Amino acid sequence: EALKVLFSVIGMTCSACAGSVEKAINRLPGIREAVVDVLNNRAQVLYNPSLVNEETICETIENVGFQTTVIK
Ligand code: 9UX
Repeated sequence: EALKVLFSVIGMTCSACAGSVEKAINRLPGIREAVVDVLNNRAQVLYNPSLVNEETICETIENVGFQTTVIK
């Protein structure tokens, strides 16, 4: 029962940006996988919804310094 959510992540300009977003997301409880694509400004996250939610993931991305919205 993992959920998969795709986020738009605006403002990443290098692969280290993507790495810092991935690292921050992976520090949250309940994250199964986080794949951040700097070229397409996307983050695909697979997570356990009983341990974490979209809002917390959004806040985490914003705290790293990027604007984000849920795409689907
Ligand atoms: Mo390097 Mo990416 O400062 O912001 S991590 S461009």
